[in-house]
Amino acid sequence: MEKTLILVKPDGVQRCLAGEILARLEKRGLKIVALKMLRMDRALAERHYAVHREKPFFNDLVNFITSGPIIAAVLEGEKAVESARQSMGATDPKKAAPGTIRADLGINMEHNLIHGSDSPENAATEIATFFEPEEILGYTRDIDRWLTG
Ligand code: D4T
Repeated sequence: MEKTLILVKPDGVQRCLAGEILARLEKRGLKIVALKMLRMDRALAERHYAVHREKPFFNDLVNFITSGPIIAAVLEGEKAVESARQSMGATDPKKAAPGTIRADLGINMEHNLIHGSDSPENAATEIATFFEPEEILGYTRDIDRWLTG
């Protein structure tokens, strides 16, 4: 089982698409094992997007991600990182495959609704940035047994 971090960005929350976005990921078999709503401050945003520090869009990106509340979630499942990235679609909604979250619902490269970790190693770092270990509630196998009889 693998874990990944996703963020429903401020446009997703503002446009009331958080439930739909999480539902699409859940329907692929990714389980929510941690969830919180928060507003990122500049320090957190600059740390989260540190790899983009030298890019021309960095300032706009930080301004946008700190502009309103976001929803952070840890999802668990087989190949969770790749599955979530597939469901998200390409960064630019206009280039994303039809049926993906960004193609169906995204507006443009900046307002593309969702962030997802791009490797298991980055997922581990990003999860630790947003959640304390005790906030990640493990996969409850007892419930699975109960559901499947
Ligand atoms: P994130 O990191 O948000 O999951 O998106 P991606 O992994 O798909 O894309 P990324 O890291 O290349 O870009 C991070 C973030 O910056 C915004 N962005 C990106 C932008 O506003 N203008 C741009 O030209 C690019 C390349 C969108 C996502």
